[in-house]
Amino acid sequence: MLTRSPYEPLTPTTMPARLGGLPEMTRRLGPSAEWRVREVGDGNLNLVFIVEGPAGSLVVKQALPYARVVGESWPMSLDRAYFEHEASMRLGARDPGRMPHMHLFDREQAVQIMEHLTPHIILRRGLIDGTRYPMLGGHLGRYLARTLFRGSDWSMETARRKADVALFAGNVELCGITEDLFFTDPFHDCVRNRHNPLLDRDVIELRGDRALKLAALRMKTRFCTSAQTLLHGDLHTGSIMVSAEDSRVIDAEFATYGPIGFDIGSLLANLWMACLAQGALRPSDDEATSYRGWILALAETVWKVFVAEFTHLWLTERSGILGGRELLEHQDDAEGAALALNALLDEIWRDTIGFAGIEMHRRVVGLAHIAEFEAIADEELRAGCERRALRLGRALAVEPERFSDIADVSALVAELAGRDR
Ligand code: SR1
Ligand code: MG
Repeated sequence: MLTRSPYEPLTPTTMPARLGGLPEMTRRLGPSAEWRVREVGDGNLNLVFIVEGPAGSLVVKQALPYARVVGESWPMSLDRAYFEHEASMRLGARDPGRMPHMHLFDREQAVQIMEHLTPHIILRRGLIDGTRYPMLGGHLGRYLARTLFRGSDWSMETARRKADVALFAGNVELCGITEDLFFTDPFHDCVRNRHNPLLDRDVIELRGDRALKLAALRMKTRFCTSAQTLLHGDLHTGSIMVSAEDSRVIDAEFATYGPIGFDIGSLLANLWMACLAQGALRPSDDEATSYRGWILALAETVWKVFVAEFTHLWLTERSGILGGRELLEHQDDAEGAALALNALLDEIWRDTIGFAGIEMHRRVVGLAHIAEFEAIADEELRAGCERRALRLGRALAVEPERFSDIADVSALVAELAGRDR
């Protein structure tokens, strides 16, 4: 326990007195009288502090009893910190080194004390600045394969898996937010939505688009009924921190059991939207084209490394409920095993592009927008980028058969982005 008192939000002023007695803090920072504390949270939900002392630095993350992006009118359970901590422990163990190191968790105060990642920045910021990260595609592709495979029925045995599903079924509040904010709100006139006024006509059209709404319902059904694995649950480019050599995944509070393609689709959608913003973010057409090419190659690397690593794990670590070796390899049927794997990878790809299409809609006409578009001051230019994201998102969600391979998506992104200026 950090304190014996009931939950109370920390502030830079109260932090030394409230946390100064913790060896987990003083050992890494030095005496509390010398701490410097800054609140740096720019996400939608929590307080995030960087605490620096003579001996080092740490991050203290604390949940608020409401959604920060909206305010106290949207109360929210502090338990999300508990689910984030539980998920981070599992995801971190499944791909060691990819999550920040956790030093202490206090459930009562909804506080996590963890490694301060430095000189890392949020990937979304790097994509706005036009920075290239040579290791990133490999890191993220392997992270996706390892966490999504090792949290699935192909890897886990029955008792552990059932207990885990039961535990994360308790994350109802955040899971409910995803159900509403991704799959329902953007497709009707919901009070939480907002959009660029220049898109008024597009929004009316979108909400009358039956094929799109059926696609949203199809993907919501996949999300709610296909508990394939433990998901991060909110894997956009704001949930990844990067440096020249390192990549880390943060903020797993939306963790839930769901379809493998959900995390992959969320991530790829955010990379593809970052591509569509480049025409307005870079100083010249040449720079926009060149950096867009780098992001498209990054997205392709993420997917290809995911497929390669997932294939490797499926062939070598398949020991869980869905192992299936008795029916295949143990009867000398390697071809049958290859067919089973390919069917699974096809299903994951189809889910991936469907979820990517939905993510694009909610980032343009829902509650939570993305900084790449918001950073474009000129409303006309921004509307152009957002409209292209809606066009791409609709194609992915409604016409998945057009995209048999990730190169097909890259080609459409490049074609749409070429109409930038
Ligand atoms: C009220 S929470 C809105 C969004 O912010 C988070 O980062 C998730 O993406 C969520 O959907
Ligand atoms: Mg977050």
